[in-house]
Amino acid sequence: MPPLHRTLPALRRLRLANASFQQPAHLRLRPAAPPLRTLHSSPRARQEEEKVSPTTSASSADHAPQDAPDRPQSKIKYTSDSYPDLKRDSRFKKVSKEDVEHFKKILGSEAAILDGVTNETGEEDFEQYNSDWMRKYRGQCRLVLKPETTEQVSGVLKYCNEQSLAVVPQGGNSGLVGGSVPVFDEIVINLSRLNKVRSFDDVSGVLVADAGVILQQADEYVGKQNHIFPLDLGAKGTCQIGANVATNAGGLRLLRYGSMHGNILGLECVLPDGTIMDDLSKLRKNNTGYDLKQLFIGGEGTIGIITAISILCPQRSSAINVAYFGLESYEKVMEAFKEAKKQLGEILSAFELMDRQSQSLYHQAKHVMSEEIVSDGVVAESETQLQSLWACREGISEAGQHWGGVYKYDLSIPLPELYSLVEDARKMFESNGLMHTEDEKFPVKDVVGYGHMGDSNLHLNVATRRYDKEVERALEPWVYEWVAKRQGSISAEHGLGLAKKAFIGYSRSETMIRLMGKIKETFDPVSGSVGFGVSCCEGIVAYADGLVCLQKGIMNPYKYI
Ligand code: FAD
Ligand code: 2HG
Ligand code: ZN
Repeated sequence: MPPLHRTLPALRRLRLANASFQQPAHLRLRPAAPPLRTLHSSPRARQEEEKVSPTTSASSADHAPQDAPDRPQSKIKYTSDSYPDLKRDSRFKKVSKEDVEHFKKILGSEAAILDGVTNETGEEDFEQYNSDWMRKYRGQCRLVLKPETTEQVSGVLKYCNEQSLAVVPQGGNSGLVGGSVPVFDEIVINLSRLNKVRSFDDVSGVLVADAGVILQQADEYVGKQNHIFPLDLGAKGTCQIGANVATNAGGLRLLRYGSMHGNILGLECVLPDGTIMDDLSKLRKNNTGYDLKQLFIGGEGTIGIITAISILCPQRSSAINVAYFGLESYEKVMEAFKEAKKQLGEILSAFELMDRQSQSLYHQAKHVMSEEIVSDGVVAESETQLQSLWACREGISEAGQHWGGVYKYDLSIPLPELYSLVEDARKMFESNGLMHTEDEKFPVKDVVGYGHMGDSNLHLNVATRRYDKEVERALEPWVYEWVAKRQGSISAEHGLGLAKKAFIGYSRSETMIRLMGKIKETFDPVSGSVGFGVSCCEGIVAYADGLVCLQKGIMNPYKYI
């Protein structure tokens, strides 16, 4: 019997197990050697017995970047060297001793400043703030500020705006598009010390918390009160909820719980001139005018800094089931998805795809999973097994960069064609002679496809032995053209950052880009072309009352649009 036929009874049994909240569906499929695998979950019944809080994923998995054991880490190149066309904007002032003294007064604590301007703090101390998770982008910042309150964020931004000091808001620095690290010497404003839960109402499920709370901690906090944070992703141990909003992160629960645009009820943000925009509403419904908070969701720190969020957390399911099926083709996976929706309806909380190559990469990099789980289709029968299945999915992202570098593409593609991109990319690298799985002379090791199939979101990862311009030129704009031809999006969830700034036109029309430019100008203007001022020359606006206001564009420059 082909594997797909075996999935159907499994799905029915998952549905029954959930309906009665009894024992989990118990099913073990015969081993196959499938090229494609899917993972989906629904409430399972063993949770009580296992004494864990049900979660979509492996909550204890640590996906912080690790050095490949068999390969010395090479120094990350400065972004300005990798992309010599990028030039430092001369409008921005360099940080001076006086600036640092002023920041010390605002922040009032030694722990809140990492200062390489007025003292000898070494470059290595700045590495974690200057370098990104993929080891692809590296800035040259010499000042990191860690405010502890919204008022401190406000004081810092007001001063930076007045002094033309460019800034980069930074959360857990797990972003995958080069948005969270400086390009040149921008000041890093790191939100890690702004990390208190402000309130939680277990009747409405509304959580109000500071932006710097770590995602996993937020989930555990509401979990203790039988609720679930509506977002879950592999970087949960490091990423911050404010940054999750700033990137409009998607993750592993979106299929069931929806996106940040729906779940965020309110935001507190600091605008570039220091104004605090308090829209920390707890209301589900509020139709009084434009919904401005939506601009900060996915704004990637280009129009202000999110300092607190108000978010709707649903009731936590009392049980979770995770099933893992080996299927022989992408067509079969689509059939399985249809069947999963039919059988499980709204309780289906994730439907994830991993191809054979992505799992092989994971196993080569990690040497962790037993072959039994790799080759079986299985419904998790214990918490340990559940965690292993999710770790296998969540670990692919990190495995991709184990050999030295990885080109990551995060795409929305209509489901029928979603996997063809992986096949076409593989063909492209086979014909241009850049790929070999074993031979180290070839820059590309493998091309893998995985992702949130339930959301039509493919992750195409090209694992390389080094970052290589020839590989980059082969992929870009080829991938973006491929996606645009199918009316997809070049960023389903990771955002634009520096990586995709130049390619936004593949997914947005000229009109939309122009309007986005106007939004940026409204909040963080570079020229005085909007508002009540009259533009004199670039960066200077004369106001009707005679004041001249220097216009700066200090928020996360060189990125986004
Ligand atoms: P950072 O990387 O520090 O910052 C991200 C961006 O937000 C930057 O542009 C930064 O300037 C801006 N920013 C940060 N904080 C603020 C703030 N308070 N106000 C305004 N702007 C701010 N992403 C997904 O969408 N889905 C996934 O499934 C997913 N899985 C991942 C798995 C792994 C292993 C890794 C490494 C990353 C994954 N990501 C995923 C990407 C990343 O984790 C998300 O983009 C996450 O939301 C970034 O959070 P962070 O705290 O690390 O933010
Ligand atoms: C995931 O779904 C993340 O695992 C990361 O969005 C994807 O690394 C990637 O390309
Ligand atoms: Zn993802």
